[in-house]
Amino acid sequence: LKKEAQSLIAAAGSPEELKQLRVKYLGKKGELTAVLRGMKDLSPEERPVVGSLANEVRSQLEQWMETKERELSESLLEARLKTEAVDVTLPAVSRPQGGIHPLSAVIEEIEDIFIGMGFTVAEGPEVELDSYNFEALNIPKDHPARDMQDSFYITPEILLRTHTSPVQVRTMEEREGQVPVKVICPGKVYRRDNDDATHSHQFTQVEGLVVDRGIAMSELHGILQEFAQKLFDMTLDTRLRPSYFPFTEPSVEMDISCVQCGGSGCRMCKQTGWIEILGAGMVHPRVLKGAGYDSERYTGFAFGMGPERIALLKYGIDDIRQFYTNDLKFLRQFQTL
Ligand code: FA5
Repeated sequence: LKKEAQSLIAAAGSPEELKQLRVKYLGKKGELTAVLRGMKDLSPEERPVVGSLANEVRSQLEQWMETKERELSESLLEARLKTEAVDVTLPAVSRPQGGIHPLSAVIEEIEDIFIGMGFTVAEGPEVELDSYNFEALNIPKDHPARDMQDSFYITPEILLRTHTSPVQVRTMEEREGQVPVKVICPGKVYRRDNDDATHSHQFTQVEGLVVDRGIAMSELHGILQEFAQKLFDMTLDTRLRPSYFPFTEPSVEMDISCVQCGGSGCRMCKQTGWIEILGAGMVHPRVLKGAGYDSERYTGFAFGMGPERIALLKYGIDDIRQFYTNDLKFLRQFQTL
């Protein structure tokens, strides 16, 4: 039995064959196991002799099998290494490399500038309650200002937000009357506008909100002037023009001197020398109160800008739709951003 097993083990060509041999000899119904089982029929004198012999054979078989197993797995590994060898002289497969979308780059840049001025970033939902998008911002149901932001409604109370201003209210509510509040809120917004070179039905905005004791219009202008110079990386003039938003009082729009012609007049600024980049104002006392802030003690300013329009200016792009049509020829120009 031992001899037969030895030659069979030596001849085994695969781990499976070896496993079968293990069953054949050492398994529950194996040949050696049968010998050990048969011991009960032997005389007391024979038992120890046969027993120790059987045990010796058993450990010998186990040892052979183990050695063979090692040999087999080593040769298997060797065979695999041979067939899977990598030919380092083959030419490389070049993978197309992506880049940051120009719009994302502008939004990140805007965020970086404000973070550098001590702002933190807050976010809010794109599917918003009418009460946050309008009511809490002093735009009741039949207010004519709703016409300025024609909306996509999901139910009469739920809509796709038309601006990032509801995040002002959400942030103030979260802060529970604590100051200072100094946040920017970037995100997507949606309006029922007809798409053209400067309008999209879905675009982005970056909101800003500062609330503290003694905040005045001059701080708003100072911060926005510094922001514009950093963003366009040049010395610029800025001016505030009176405007109207129901949630700010007074309300303004900020123009910068045209980045293309430096203010002398060109096609981009329609010969005026000025380009509007954002809406802003002092937070309306009703909005402060509604969000849990004492409007006698605290004042604040807010602003909202459209990164698409800023990106058009910054990179001299003539159509806002370029940002959404995923034309690779267009996008590749910005690959190094
Ligand atoms: C607002 O949305 C106000 N929430 C901004 C604001 C915030 C004012 C805080 C005061 C205080 P307006 O509707 O003007 O304002 O939009 C702001 C900016 O969004 C515009 O200056 C413009 O850059 C951009 N924008 C508006 N409509 C579109 C559109 N259809 N496509 C692309 N950009 C747009």
